[in-house]
Amino acid sequence: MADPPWLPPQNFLGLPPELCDPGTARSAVLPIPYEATTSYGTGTRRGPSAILEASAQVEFYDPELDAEPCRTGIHTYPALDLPAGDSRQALAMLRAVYGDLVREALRTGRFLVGLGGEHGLTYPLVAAWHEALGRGAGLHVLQLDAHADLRDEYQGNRFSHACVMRRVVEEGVPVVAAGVRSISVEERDVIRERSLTVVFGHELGARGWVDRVLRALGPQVYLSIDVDFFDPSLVPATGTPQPGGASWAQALELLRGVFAERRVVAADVVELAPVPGLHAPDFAVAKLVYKLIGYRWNLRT
Ligand SMILES: [Mn+2]
Repeated sequence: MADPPWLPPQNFLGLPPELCDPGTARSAVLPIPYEATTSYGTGTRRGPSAILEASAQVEFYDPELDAEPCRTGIHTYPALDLPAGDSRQALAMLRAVYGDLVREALRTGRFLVGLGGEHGLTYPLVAAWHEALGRGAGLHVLQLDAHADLRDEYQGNRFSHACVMRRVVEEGVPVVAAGVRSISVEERDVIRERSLTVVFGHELGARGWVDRVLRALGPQVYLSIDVDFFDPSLVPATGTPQPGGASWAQALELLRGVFAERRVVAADVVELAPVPGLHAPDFAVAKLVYKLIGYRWNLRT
C-alpha cells in the first residue's frame, strides 16, 4: 500500500531530513504565531507559516557568501500554540519553553531564530537569554524597528508590542535601535535618560551609521528585527508600516557588520502580517532569515 497522504510538517527551506536533523543542525527556527496586542492591522499570527511557505522558494546557494549555508543544518521546531486572550500567561509559557531551548542551544552552540508573531514575544526570549548567560555576559539587544517600543504601557497592557523594549531595558539589558522613525515624546525621554543609542530612520545609510551601532553593542547580541524596519515598498505586509525605512542593501550592510564583529546568540523576526496573494514581502522575510543563518556561520565561527 502507498504511504498515507500526510503533508510534511512545515520545514524552513523544505530541507531534506539530513539537513534539518535536530541532533546535528547548528541553527534552529522556532515558529511563534503569537498575536494578542496588535493595535492597527492584524494577522501576525499567520506570519510564521507564511515565512516557512515562502522559504521553500529560497535558493540554497548564496552568491554573496559563495556557500550553501543550509549545509550547516537548520532544524524547524513545531509551531508553538500559545493561549490567546491572556498575554501575561502566554508570555510566561513562552519564557518556560524557550528557556529549555536556550539551555540546549548553550550546550550545543546552536543559533536560534524565532519567527513571529507580534513583537511582544521578544521580551520573554531576551529574558531567557539574559538569565542563562548571566549579568556579566554583556548581552545587548539590537532592535531593528520603525518604532521605539519604549512606552511604559499601551492600551492598558504593559506587555504590548509597543512596550517590549521598555521591559527589556528594565530587565537590565541595554537596547541599541536602528530605523526608528515613529516615536513619542515619552519614548524620546527614555532614550535620553538611559543614554540609549538610536540610529533614526533619517540616519540610515548616513556616514558611519553602522559603526555607531557596533560601538554601542556589547560582545554578545540578541537581534530583534521588526519587519517594519524595512521600507513599506519592500515589506508592506505589517501592522503599522512607516515610510522612510531601510532598503534591503542597508539592512544587509548593517547585519554583515554585526555578525562579523559580535557574537549574535539568537534572533527573532516579527510582525509580518501576510497579505493574501502578495508574496514578495513573505519571500523577502524568508530570505532575510536565511541571510541571518548564513551570516552567523560564514562571517564568524
Ligand atoms: Mn516593534
